[in-house]
Amino acid sequence: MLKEYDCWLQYRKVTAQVNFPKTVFVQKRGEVTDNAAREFAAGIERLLGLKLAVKQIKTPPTNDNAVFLLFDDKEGKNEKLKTEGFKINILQNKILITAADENGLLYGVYRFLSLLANGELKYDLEISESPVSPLRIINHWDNFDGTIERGYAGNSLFYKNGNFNFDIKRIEDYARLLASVGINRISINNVNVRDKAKLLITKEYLSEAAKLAAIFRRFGIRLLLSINFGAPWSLGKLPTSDPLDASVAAWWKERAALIYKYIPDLAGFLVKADSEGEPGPFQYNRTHADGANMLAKAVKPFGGEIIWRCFVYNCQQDWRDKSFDRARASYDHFKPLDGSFDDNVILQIKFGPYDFQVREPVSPLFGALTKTRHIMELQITQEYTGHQIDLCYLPSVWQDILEFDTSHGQNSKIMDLIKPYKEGSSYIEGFAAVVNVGLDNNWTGHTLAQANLYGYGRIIWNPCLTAKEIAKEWSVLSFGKENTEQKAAQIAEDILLKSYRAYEKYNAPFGVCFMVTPNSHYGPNIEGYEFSRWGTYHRADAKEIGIDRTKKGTGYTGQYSPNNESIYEDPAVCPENQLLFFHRLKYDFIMKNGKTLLQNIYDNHFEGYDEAVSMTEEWKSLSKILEKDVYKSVLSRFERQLVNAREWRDQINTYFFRRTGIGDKNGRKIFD
Ligand code: GCW
Repeated sequence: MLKEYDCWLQYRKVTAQVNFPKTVFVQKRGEVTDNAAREFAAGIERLLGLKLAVKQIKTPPTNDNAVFLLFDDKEGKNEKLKTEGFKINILQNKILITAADENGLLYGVYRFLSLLANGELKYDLEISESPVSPLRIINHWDNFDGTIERGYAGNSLFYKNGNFNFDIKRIEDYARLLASVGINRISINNVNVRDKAKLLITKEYLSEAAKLAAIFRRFGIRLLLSINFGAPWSLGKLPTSDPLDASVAAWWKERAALIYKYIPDLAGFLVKADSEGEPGPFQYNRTHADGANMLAKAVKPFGGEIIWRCFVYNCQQDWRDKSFDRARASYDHFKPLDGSFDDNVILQIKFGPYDFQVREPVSPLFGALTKTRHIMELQITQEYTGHQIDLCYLPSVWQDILEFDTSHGQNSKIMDLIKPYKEGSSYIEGFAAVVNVGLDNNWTGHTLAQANLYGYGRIIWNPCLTAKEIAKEWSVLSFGKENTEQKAAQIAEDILLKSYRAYEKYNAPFGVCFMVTPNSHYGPNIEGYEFSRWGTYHRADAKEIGIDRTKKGTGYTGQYSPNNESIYEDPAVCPENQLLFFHRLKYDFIMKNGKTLLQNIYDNHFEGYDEAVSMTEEWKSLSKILEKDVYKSVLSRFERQLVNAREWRDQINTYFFRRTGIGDKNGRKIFD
């Protein structure tokens, strides 16, 4: 029985694998600890039907048969646990969850409950874990009218009709889901801060935001607010928002003091500046360091941080002008500023140089910034990856990103660089991702898209986990492991693991990007962005396709370390899945499998559609096993995916057939 609302926290009844004590002793600390104890007791009641007595203690009794929720003794000689880390020990007569701090204890509790749910508890078990990424952030792009920018799972959990509007129970359930996979920060409003959202930093709205903060706080999650850089002018009625103007800096200081009165542990502000029409320091001929540092000084006295986005590019490009390359923008803007940001500024860099494409290279800023704190931005919501109609399991995307080697030195893969910031290093302090949830009962529209939210938390907690391991964990936690549940879990895992490859195959070929329908970004429109101002072109003609980004072209390859530059410079060694991002090639270019580029485009599109068909068939094999509504809702998404995949296949194949006049070698049907 799958309760979609509960996601991966199904807590079906199980039999205890070890003798289970009836008392929990919890060391006194703070409200996250109290909550951890409550979560523990509630989880055990659902899993085992056992009502536990929870007792607070100062120092643990030594001889009791009980569960102990304790903190690591920092003064003692024991091996110290790392920040937010925990240790689980199952002994003959007691169960110990020991943590470094309050968040660690909560994470230890969830880990314990998932072990119990999966039947993995045994005597002498010892597990010790701590998160690899210090910052594990969720970004909401929720608007105050209740809509969500790029949201595909219903309206906002937080807002409606220009005001806060939330169900406390639902927010608590959401916080539980996030905390159970280790999230520790959340921004609650769209980075495009427009209309009523500008009032978020005023008294009336802050008192509501404070209520949200209070719920998330119990789950170890601190709030971030997206702010509008032009607020001194638009809200404060000052003549300017110039970051170097003393009255502007004073306005922000005062505003920060007010905000922190309502939310004393606010993590800080998230800022989208000089991007897609949002105001920023460029308007006043100031740099992004000027802008970010001014804000950083305002929140510093309260322990706040400024998360400053690097998604800065010219979106008023003339498609006729081939000298300008949008892919260069973030690096060109931010690399020269390395070292000029205050120590409480963190740059948030999208994983690729464009914009969450199905396949694009990793941004050259990673590995290149050595004097500036920074994190990577991902997208869990499926803006370019199928709108939660098409299935696209994103940990497959993220695993490729984590494997990317920034300089082919020692420990220079993205996954090796994730650490707390240290001056002179290129460490990545963590991740932020645009979330995929809304008011739909199953949170994510497509039930299987829950795996993307789960996977995000898991993979940034431990970047060594593979997409396959995460798919397995999620499938078992969600579908169960008894009798027929096992088959459902197995098929879900299998489909998830096939989904990204299939989606990539029927999408824009070989990393060329942006062949999507303008604005909505769902479905094909091959020349939809070709003659627009957005700077994302493929320039296909009768003979060639792609942008030359080598030294002879836009020079983008030169933004990478020398090793990577030489790999990307040469079409013979460039990874084929990014070939058309870096090169302009003739259709008869011969690829590694000996076939032409054109034939590979045809093959991928026929195969991609066929793979979508076979995933649908696999799902259908669960018709007798699953609850009707779950089965049907997912099936109806697959049916829509097939329509989309067919459209992609046929439009792409026809487009290139018409351009080249060359048909498919295997004689499959291409419409003319
Ligand atoms: O990809 C673009 C999206 C916008 C989004 C922007 C951003 C919030 O299409 O909807 O705006 O990225 O990341 O700021």
